[in-house]
Amino acid sequence: MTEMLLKYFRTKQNHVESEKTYDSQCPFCSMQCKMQLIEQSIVTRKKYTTVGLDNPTTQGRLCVKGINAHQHTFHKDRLKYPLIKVNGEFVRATWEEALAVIKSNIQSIQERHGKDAMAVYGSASITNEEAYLLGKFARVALQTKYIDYNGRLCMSSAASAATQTFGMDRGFTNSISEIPSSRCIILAGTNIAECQPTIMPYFEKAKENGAYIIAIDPRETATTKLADLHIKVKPGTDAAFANGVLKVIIEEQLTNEHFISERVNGFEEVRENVTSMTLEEIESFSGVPIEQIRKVAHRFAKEETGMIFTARGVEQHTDGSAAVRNFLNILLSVGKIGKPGCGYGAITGQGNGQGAREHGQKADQLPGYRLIENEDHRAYIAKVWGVNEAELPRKGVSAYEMFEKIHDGDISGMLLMCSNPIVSNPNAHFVEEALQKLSFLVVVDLFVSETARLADVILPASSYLEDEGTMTNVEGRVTLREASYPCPEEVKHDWQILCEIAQELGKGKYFPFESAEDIFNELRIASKGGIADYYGVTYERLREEKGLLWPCPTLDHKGTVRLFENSFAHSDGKAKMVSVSNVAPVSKDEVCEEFPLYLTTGRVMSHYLTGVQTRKSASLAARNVESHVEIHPATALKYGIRDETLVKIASRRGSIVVRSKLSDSIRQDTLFVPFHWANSQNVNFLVGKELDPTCRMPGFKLSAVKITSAMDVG
Ligand SMILES: Nc1nc2c(c(=O)[nH]1)N[C@H]1C(S)=C(S)[C@@H](COP(=O)(O)OP(=O)(O)OC[C@H]3O[C@@H](n4cnc5c(=O)[nH]c(N)nc54)[C@H](O)[C@@H]3O)O[C@H]1N2
Ligand SMILES: Nc1nc2c(c(=O)[nH]1)N[C@H]1C(S)=C(S)[C@@H](COP(=O)(O)OP(=O)(O)OC[C@H]3O[C@@H](n4cnc5c(=O)[nH]c(N)nc54)[C@H](O)[C@@H]3O)O[C@H]1N2
Ligand code: SF4
Ligand SMILES: [Mo]
Repeated sequence: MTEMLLKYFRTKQNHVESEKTYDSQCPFCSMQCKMQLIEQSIVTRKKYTTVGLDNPTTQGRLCVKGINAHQHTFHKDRLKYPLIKVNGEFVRATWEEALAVIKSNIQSIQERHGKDAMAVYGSASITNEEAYLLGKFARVALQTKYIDYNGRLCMSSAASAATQTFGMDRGFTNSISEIPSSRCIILAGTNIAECQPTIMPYFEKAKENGAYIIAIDPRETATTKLADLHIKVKPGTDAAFANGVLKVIIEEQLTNEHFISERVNGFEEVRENVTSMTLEEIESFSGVPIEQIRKVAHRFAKEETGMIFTARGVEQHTDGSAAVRNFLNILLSVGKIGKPGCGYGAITGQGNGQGAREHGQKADQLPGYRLIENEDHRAYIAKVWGVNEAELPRKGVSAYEMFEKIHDGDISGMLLMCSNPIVSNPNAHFVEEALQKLSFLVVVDLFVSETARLADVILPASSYLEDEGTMTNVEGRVTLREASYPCPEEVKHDWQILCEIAQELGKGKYFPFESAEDIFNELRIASKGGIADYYGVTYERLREEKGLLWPCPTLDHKGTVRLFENSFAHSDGKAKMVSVSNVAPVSKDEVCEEFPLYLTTGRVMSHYLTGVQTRKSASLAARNVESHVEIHPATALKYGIRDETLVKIASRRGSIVVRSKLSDSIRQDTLFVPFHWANSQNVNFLVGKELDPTCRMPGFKLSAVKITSAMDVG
């Protein structure tokens, strides 16, 4: 380095007047990478840098989203005061004014239309404490049965499949550290390289150790590049493909007979089901050559150890829960679970995608995975909450169905925390109309999102840098997110906001909390004896032991690293196999002459969900400034589409305009559009309203569409 440069850097350094550091965890995906914000004061401005911190799951790694996470938090558009809509315009209000408006509207709606006329819509990006409190808020402060959350659109298929098959749902049955020792790994409908980048070294290590990796995806992605075998399945046919693999395993006697007879129910039914099918049928239905189906069956059955991972590619279909169950059928048929290097992982999505599905935000659920329709569970929780069991509402409906209830006139008001459903729900025009139809909408957010624009009151929430609490990561490890950055201006924590509204409604005595830790201590008791038992977890232990994997029922319990070693969670200790049909029970959007192509949707590395946060980050937004459609060059040629031009994509429900991106990495019959953009690029205008009948998951990953150049007339 020259003298001049050195002098320059020294002078620059001298300008740093003070430096402060703040620990937290990334606000984005389920890896929950631990991080530190370094804030330097340089003359009149502040400079922020984010660095990774060591921890058992991500070992100090960060991806590009984590490194830039602070950018949206300090963005000028961050909400800093409550806003109330007056004559169609948002005006700044005090908390007292906002709370008074909320109280009078909630009371008048509930007096006129009954308690259930108020609904609550929650999120898996909030802490365990807040998810727990939101469930309690709905049932105790509002006494409504209508509560559900955005995780319905995310984890519900996997959760329902694991519950049916194993008797309980913790995303990973094993610790993440076992991945490198597995000999054969199936990655089904997951793009970890872009969606959970800091997990990749575990799979890279497995590969170095000689593992055979199979990826199932209609597109080549940074993840499928890691694989030894890429199955380019036709969208929506994973259940059939898994039947093919099962058929080969069973007919070629590659099953683990001892495991099946000791630990599994229902095998005979599955055997009969696959015997009635032919591999030729499955090949033509799924687009996967028989020889590849055979290869997967042979490799997975014959290697000593094996793991299967699924994510939204398999799960976000109207038969998503059945498709996942069929992958679990494969796992059970060869006995690859409950042992080192053998198990299942549903790759969780949002930061608290695991914890937020356990403690009572779901329509049919009470804390600790208890059920709202189970009399014993109701009695236990009523006692913890100090309410009368008979006053606890019964079960409500799923996230999307709440918008149907608004159209039906059953719901008139909604409190929505940490979600942007106009962009994230299927049939988005219908959802937008529903939100417009509400007589009162309160949105709690960091920004004026597309959905918040329709609110009557917007309340400013704190961010990952400011809001302390626990988050349960992809492994099922409960972690403590330290967060001590001061809240800007009049911003409050989500949990404080709920306590204050409850107080305003005269229910303050049930919400006496002074800190997140106070709430956690009640959650511990509420979850005690439940499936997701957190009783043994304390803030002190989380700090000392760097997180604990649940169930952790007592203070001296070490947490449960590997599940199902000796028994499953059904009452007889056995796992349950149930046969799966090749064809979805709810018809999928079929292609036809008018809509000849499959559309599937998903993510890119630099944006997060509906993009409200990442579109505000200069470094991330610059990587993908707008949406695009991935299309095969042969398909583009057929429909007269040139590269990098605007195209119109239409389904039976609506149309969007995005830029074309020609790529031979995608199937010729399939288009791919990410869902991080709104308005004319909101891909959910195209997605249909049909739901999986078991778990109410929408079919985000399959719509029938047509594509035309946007320059064409008509
Ligand atoms: N960068 C980034 N990371 C994220 C997020 C984000 O928005 N951006 N979101 C987080 C959240 S909440 C979630 S849920 C996860 C999602 O993580 P993933 O589920 O991995 O992400 P997706 O891109 O939705 O879908 C994964 C893959 O499924 C493929 N696919 C589509 N249709 C099918 C099909 O029918 N069968 C099969 N086998 N595959 C199919 C797609 O081509 C895609 O590559 O990511 C988390 N991490
Ligand atoms: N077509 C299609 N649609 C999909 C999917 C798909 O693959 N394809 N994936 C689905 C999946 S998996 C998911 S998880 C959903 C998610 O979709 P959404 O639930 O809409 O999630 P976000 O876009 O993260 O919206 C979160 C909102 O909360 C705000 N926010 C962030 N942090 C906080 C906080 O701490 N407190 C509060 N109060 N607000 C906060 C953000 O500014 C943002 O406005 O989308 C689903 N929709
Ligand atoms: S987005 Fe996920 S992988 Fe990337 S830094 Fe954040 S938590 Fe880690
Ligand atoms: Mo998700």
